[in-house]
Amino acid sequence: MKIVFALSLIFLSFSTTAQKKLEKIEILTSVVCDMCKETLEHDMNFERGVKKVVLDVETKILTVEYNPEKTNPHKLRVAVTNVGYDADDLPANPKKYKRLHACCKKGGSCSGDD
Ligand SMILES: [Cu+2]
Repeated sequence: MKIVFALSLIFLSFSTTAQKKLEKIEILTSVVCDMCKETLEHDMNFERGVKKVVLDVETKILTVEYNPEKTNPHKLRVAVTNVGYDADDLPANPKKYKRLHACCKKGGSCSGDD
């Protein structure tokens, strides 16, 4: 009797974790500064299936936790390019890139001595 109870507990915990399985990817972007971080994290949070977005400006790596039933790594990379930044080997959408703040463009510097 105890064994059956233990087994059903295991089964229950399995099925709950299965329901919220999220996947995580790291995308190398072309961000420059904290302003980029705000823009990119903000916009990516509105992407379908995205649960959590963290951008590390130092390494330019965007970590995305997402629901694989609603989106996939390719869609996420395309979403990044549509904000105006490169995503791994995908180049930024040129129209969106043009609209970025000057210091957020590649090679730009937001260090404040301009
Ligand atoms: Cu910037």
